[in-house]
Amino acid sequence: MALVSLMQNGLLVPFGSELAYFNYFWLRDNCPSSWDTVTQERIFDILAEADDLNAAAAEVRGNYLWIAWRNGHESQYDLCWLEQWHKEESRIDVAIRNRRPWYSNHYESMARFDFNALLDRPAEVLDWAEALLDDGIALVSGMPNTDEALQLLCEFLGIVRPTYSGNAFDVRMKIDPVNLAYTNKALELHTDEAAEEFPPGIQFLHCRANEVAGGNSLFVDAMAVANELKKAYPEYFKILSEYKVPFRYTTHSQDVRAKQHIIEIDENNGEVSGINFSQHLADIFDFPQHEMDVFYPAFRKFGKMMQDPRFLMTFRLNAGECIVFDNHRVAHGRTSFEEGSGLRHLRGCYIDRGDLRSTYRVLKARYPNGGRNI
Ligand SMILES: O=C(O)CCC(=O)C(=O)O
Ligand SMILES: [Fe+2]
Repeated sequence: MALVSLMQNGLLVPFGSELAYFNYFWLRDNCPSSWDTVTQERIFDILAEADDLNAAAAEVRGNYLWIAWRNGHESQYDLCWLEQWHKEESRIDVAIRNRRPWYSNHYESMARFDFNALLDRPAEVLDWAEALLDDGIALVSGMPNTDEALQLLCEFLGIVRPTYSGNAFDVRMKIDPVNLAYTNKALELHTDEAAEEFPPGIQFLHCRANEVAGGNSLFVDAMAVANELKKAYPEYFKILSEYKVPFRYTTHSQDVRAKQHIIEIDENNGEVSGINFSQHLADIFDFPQHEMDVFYPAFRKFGKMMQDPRFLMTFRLNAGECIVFDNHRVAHGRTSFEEGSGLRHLRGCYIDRGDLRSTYRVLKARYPNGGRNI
């Protein structure tokens, strides 16, 4: 029988030639009996345990570690499960995937889905979610010309997330516009709502009409650009991922402000996870003036690289299409259009990236071989 050594704050379990250490509080907290079998939530209160919680006895019994606690409770842990935690292999999150960079020629190969197919075959939502995790962008066609269709499309992946623009917003020319999007002017490359404390994650832009002269869409994989910046100008990359920049959005009744990193790093894998970039919402930068000497060259270089034809994807959104993209990873914009040349109407809304990952985990467990293949 393999010997377990009891220590002051934890115990040592032999795995082959290795001794793995586990803390008593962690073990007691994660006894299989700690979980409600229906809700899968923890129903055990570690706060109520003694400060000097420790095991009275412990041994390996077959494939299990058995522990008798001083208060009489007994726990059994699957050894494979413990070994995975020891090797830090546990809890591999299927929704943490490597992002695939793309460039100006991505339009032809962009992942495409059909609204009715998503409606009829929920398994296909898995492929769509995967494309959004990997590429950060996908096109859905066959959208009915209604507000409800957009709401339904969002609900395939999550819950519509309100922002300072409401539950959804309509991009068309307006009298007395509250922002540049509601004019016929060009919109430089940007991510939306950088002035929000938590800018929204996944953006949906449903094209209801696009008959104007001009008004083409611009999209860029800002992660691909940021990675290139890191290679070519590491000092600029460092500045843009360390400085926090003020953004501000004002209307007659709102004054929304937040500070954001221009380049965001994914703490799960160190990859660039996104950006916050908007010249029309950038507030007056408030660093000491000498720091402007280093900040502006970095900011300008990155902004210009996003416009580089190698990275910039341009296409026309057509009525009945909805472009869905990661608002942190992908910057977007549009060319100006001729006033009076026809109707142009996009309706937009957002869900959070956490919702996308949650839906992906659930569908991946349900359809491990992917959606379209079954
Ligand atoms: O008009 C467009 O194509 C995009 C609009 C936009 O980017 C916005 O409303 O933030
Ligand atoms: Fe936008």
